[in-house]
Amino acid sequence: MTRHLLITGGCGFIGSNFVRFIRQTRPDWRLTNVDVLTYSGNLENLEDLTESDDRYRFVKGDICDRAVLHPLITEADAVVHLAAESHVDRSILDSRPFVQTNVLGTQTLLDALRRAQANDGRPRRFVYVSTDEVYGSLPLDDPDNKFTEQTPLDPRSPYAASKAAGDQMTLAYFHTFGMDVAVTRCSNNLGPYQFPEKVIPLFVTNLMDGEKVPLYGDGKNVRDWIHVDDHCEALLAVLERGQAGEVYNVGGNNERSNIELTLAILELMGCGKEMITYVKDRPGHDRRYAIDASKIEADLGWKPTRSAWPEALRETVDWYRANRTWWERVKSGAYRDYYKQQYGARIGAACACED
Ligand code: NAD
Ligand code: TDX
Repeated sequence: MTRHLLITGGCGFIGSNFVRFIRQTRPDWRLTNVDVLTYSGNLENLEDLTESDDRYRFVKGDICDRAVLHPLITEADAVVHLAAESHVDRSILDSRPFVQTNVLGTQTLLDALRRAQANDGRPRRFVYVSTDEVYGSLPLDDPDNKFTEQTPLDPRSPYAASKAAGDQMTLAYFHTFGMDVAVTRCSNNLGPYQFPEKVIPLFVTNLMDGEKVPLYGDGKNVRDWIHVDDHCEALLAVLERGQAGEVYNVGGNNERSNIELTLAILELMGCGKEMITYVKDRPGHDRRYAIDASKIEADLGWKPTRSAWPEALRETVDWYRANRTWWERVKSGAYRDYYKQQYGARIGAACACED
C-alpha cells in the first residue's frame, strides 16, 4: 500500500536518518518533512534529497502552528513525531522552549489529527518518539534492574519532564478519544548527523580540533547506546505493526559508562587520557539508563542489528572524521545559510518557540 507519511523534525539527527531510511526501505511512499529549523535543524543533513524528488517535500513550519499543520495532516496517512527540543543541558538553562514544543507542539499535533479524523472519518496512526529519560535514573549497583514499559515515569530534567508530558498526552488521546497512537521510548542514539553539542560528536570534533573533552562529574554515569539505524527500524516496526495505545521500549543493549565511552573515543582518535578535562557535573545528572526491549522483540520481531560495540562507535567516529566540512559548518553557524540559498527566506522567523 502506498502511503503518505508526515515526519516532524526531519531535519534533525534522528529525523534526517529516518527520512533517508524510509526513502530507501519504502520507496513508494510520499514523505512530507515539517521542520521549523531551530538551531538543531539542518537542511544540509538531507542535501541528497532534492525538491525534484516528487515523493519528498520539505515544509518549513512550526508544530505549534495549527494553520501549518491542518493541511499537512489532512493529506497524510500517518505521522511520526520527532520534532523536539532535545538537549538536556539547554533545558536546564531555559525550560520554556521545551514546554512549548515538546508539550504544546505535541498537543497541537494531536488535536489536528483529531480534527482531520472528525472531518473525513479516516484514522491516522501517530507515533510519538519518546525517550528512556522519562523513566528517570537507575542506581549503578543493581545491573539487572532495567526500565520496562511498566516502570513508573520519574522524569528528572526539564527536558525529560516535557517529553513525559508529550508521551502521556499522546496516550491520553488513545484512552479518551480512541485515537490510533503508539509511543516509543528509546535509549541514547549514535550515528551520523548528530548535532555536536551531544557527547559523541562533541568529543570527536573537539579532539579533531586539538581541544580537550569535558567529562561531567566523575564520568561514571551510564548510558545505553543504540545505532540510529536500529532506532529507525524500530520506528517503522511500530508504525506498521504496533498496537494502538501501546508503549514500546527500544534499546541497543549497550550500557557504557561515560568514562568507558570517552576512553574508547580517545583510542579511536589516537589521543591520550591527558585530553580529558573533568568539569562540574550536570545538575540532576541521571546516573544510569538501561532499557529492557524484550516487548518490541517479542511482539514486533524487531532486534538491533547495527548497534554492536565497538563497531557502531568506530563507524560513527569515522563518519565525523570523514565529514569535517559538515560539522565545521554547524560549529561556525554557516549551515544556516543553506536554507536561505535554497529557499530564500529568513531562518528562524517562523519559530514561535523563540519568542
Ligand atoms: P534534534 O535536536 O537533532 O532534532 C530535532 C528537530 O526538531 C530539529 O530538526 C528541529 O529543527 C526540529 N524542531 C524543533 N522544534 C520544532 C518545532 N516547534 N516545529 C517543528 N520542528 C521543530 O533531536 P534528535 O536527537 O534527532 O531527537 C529527535 C527525537 O527523538 C526527539 O523527540 C527526542 O526527544 C527523541 N529521542 C532522541 C534520542 C537521542 O539519543 N538523540 C533518544 C531517544 C529519543
Ligand atoms: O560535554 C558533555 N560531557 C559529558 O560528560 C556532554 C554534552 C555530555 N556528557 C555526559 C552526560 C550524559 O551522561 O554524556 C552523557 C550523554 O550526554 P548527552 O549526549 O547530552 O545525552 P543525554 O543527556 O544522555 O540525552 C540523550 O539521550 C536521550 C539525548 O540528548 C536525548 O535527546 C535523548 O532523549
